[in-house]
Amino acid sequence: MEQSINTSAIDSQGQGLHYRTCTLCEAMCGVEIKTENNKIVSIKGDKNDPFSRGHICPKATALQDLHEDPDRIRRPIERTDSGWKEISWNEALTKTANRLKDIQHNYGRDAVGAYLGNPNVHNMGAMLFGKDLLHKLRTKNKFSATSVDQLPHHVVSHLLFGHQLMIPVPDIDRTDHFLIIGGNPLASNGSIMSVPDVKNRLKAIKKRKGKVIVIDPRRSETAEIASEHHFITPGTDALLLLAMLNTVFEEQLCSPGDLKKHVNNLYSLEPVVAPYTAERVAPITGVSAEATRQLVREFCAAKTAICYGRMGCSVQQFGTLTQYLIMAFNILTGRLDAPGGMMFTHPAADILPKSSKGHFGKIKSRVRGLNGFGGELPVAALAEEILTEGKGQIKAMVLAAGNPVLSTPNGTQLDKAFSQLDFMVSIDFYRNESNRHANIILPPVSALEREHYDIVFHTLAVRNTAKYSEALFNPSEDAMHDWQIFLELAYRLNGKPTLKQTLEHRAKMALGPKAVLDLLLRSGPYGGGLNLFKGISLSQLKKNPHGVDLGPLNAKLPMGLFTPDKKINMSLSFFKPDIQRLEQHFFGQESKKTNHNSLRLIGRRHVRSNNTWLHNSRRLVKGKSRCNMMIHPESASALGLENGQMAKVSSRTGSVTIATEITDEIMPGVISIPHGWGHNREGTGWKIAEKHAGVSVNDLTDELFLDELSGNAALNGVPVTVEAQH
Ligand SMILES: Nc1nc2c(c(=O)[nH]1)N[C@H]1C(S)=C(S)[C@@H](COP(=O)(O)OP(=O)(O)OC[C@H]3O[C@@H](n4cnc5c(=O)[nH]c(N)nc54)[C@H](O)[C@@H]3O)O[C@H]1N2
Ligand SMILES: Nc1nc2c(c(=O)[nH]1)N[C@H]1C(S)=C(S)[C@@H](COP(=O)(O)OP(=O)(O)OC[C@H]3O[C@@H](n4cnc5c(=O)[nH]c(N)nc54)[C@H](O)[C@@H]3O)O[C@H]1N2
Ligand code: SF4
Ligand SMILES: [Mo]
Repeated sequence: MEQSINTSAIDSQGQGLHYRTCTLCEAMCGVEIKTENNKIVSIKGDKNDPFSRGHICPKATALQDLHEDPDRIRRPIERTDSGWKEISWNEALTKTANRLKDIQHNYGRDAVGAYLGNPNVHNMGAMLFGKDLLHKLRTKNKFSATSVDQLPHHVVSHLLFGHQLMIPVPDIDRTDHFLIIGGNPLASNGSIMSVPDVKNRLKAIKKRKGKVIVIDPRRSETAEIASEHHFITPGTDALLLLAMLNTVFEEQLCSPGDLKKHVNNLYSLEPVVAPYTAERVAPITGVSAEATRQLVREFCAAKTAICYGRMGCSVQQFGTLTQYLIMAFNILTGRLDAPGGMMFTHPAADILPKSSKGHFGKIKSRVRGLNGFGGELPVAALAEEILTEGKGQIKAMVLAAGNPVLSTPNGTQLDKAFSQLDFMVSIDFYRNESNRHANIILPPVSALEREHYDIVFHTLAVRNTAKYSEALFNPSEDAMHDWQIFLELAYRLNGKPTLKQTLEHRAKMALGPKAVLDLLLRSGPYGGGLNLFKGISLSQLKKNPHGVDLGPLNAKLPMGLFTPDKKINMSLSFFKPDIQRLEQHFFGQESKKTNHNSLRLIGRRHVRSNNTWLHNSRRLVKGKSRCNMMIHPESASALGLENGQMAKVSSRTGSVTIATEITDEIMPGVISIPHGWGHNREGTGWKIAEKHAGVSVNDLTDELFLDELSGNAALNGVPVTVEAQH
């Protein structure tokens, strides 16, 4: 399919060389896309991008595959008795708005639920205007991928620093000591740490005589290049951290430095961690007492150091507590807000002052009474909110850029729930395992047809930079951006709009995200404010298509804090009950009930995949299937399992049959299965992915297995049993 190039996007000297930021993961790599005759001929790393310095990963080529994919939906479609039919935008938008209005009129506002998936966060327009639709729906049933991911980080930042988005990131380029707990940046390219070229950045730490230490139940790709790796029993990180803090106090290694001035109740944890000696917790964590103490001594002896925890320790039973203890450890050892430690960013477009600081427990889910955070409910409660009758039951769903059937716990149950809805609309350019249940699908333009600025990930990046990318291709006349779809739906939900609503709508449609971005840049820390000719602005970024370097991270405390007294609040009262829950879980009656035949299931990522939606790229899925179960030789032999043999893995929620990979990469008693696969459900529009279906690990994860403190799903450490298949 031929498409016209946006000539303002092309380098005038370089004929058809276009520079942009890859939007597939958090790393924000600069890419150089070469075009000839309106077609992409190559995608390479942009050497002049000051942040990524030419690095890309194999996924960058998927930008082309996604754009050209014949399976990508390009016009609105409606499900009819005789299959999917294309309809006009006007009809699709009006029908959708009318159905949603009717359902809210008949059953109340909460009868419409919404789920926003991860790609929204990589999409400037969706980030800036998605809330318009959510506000208009005024439903409490809002869900997103946050509660299968980084929710613990938001809760901790909200309590300690006064803002859910004020999350410190590792100052990787200046550190001497990087302790990574439950993150595998070599596969993921970093998370809550936008860090292109992470492999070389980690190697550089070792080159300057520093250390990289990985704590992970699997000797991951990152562990392979680290100075040291320790296996840990899944779900026990909070115990390890309690013991590390205990060592800090016991061995008098507290050294908060200047932070002393900025923290309330700095030493309040001391009596609480007293029972958790390294010796007491070692049999449970699997990290020896000596190794635990050594971790702390080396961390404290290093000139600069970072303790960073991600997916593996956030998305598990004690995820929020673990993130809190990681923060406390960084604070008590003086590593927060210090060069080479955990630092806050100064992004050019600073969304923090304008966005919600977060609130906890203001809303509760109807069926299970789970606490909401920041206006959202835990997605683990979504299926039951659809399936359980009564006032406030969800009857219709708005799904935007997500695939919760494959990405949230007990996908089988959610799949069933979706099939029973009265109505579903999906904003997505693929027919996936979730929106195959939709009545109407509204497809936005592809990533290469839209302009881009990373509103979120500059806020979480290891260096302050700013970069704006033009659209490479002009969208066709009848294409819509995500933000336009959001605004149009919101407007049509008004019923009979007032003059004010109409004028506001027209202004937003005309100005779009670019105008909002320009305002954010001009009013940001590097902007010229009212002086239109000074500082960073949209027009200035347009002149620098490779991006602008704004320097290393710098100190932000105390004035950058959002707490009223400009102090970090240690919030012990919030976390103390969870330490009691942990005590009971590991040392109380409950711990004796553990089924000793069960293994613990954890996840993993691969550099050629991205959540549920890159499996339709032939280049990325070719080769041997990566959706298999890793298991240690000892565990395999106890089960009579051979390498390559099919195994049935079962949990409370279901079972899958999957090929075995026996490897000592993983610790005994643990199995690892990647998520995002399971493209074998009927009615999706992914022809290539179907041939590389794999199984969905989230048919095994459990919507009742939660980090109870935050409601985040516990997708790691799930108890399962394994049986050899003959
Ligand atoms: N077991 C297990 N489960 C997990 C995880 C795990 O580690 N283990 N990880 C969790 C994490 S961290 C996350 S973030 C979630 C992700 O979970 P989700 O956000 O639910 O899933 P994705 O695969 O990111 O969603 C991709 C969908 O968005 C669409 N899409 C892509 N770009 C755009 C766009 O620009 N606009 C629109 N409208 N649609 C677009 C794609 O076509 C695809 O259908 O999965 C979680 N699930
Ligand atoms: N290639 C690729 N890149 C991605 C994605 C992708 O799907 N593919 N997804 C993107 C998204 S949405 C996110 S959120 C990020 C996530 O990025 P990361 O946080 O780096 O996530 P993972 O690569 O899943 O690494 C998690 C590690 O935790 C380990 N682990 C599991 N359970 C435990 C535990 O109980 N304790 C400890 N200490 N470790 C444990 C696992 O073995 C694994 O090595 O990646 C992003 N980047
Ligand atoms: S690491 Fe790969 S997917 Fe992530 S931004 Fe860079 S090129 Fe894109
Ligand atoms: Mo994520």
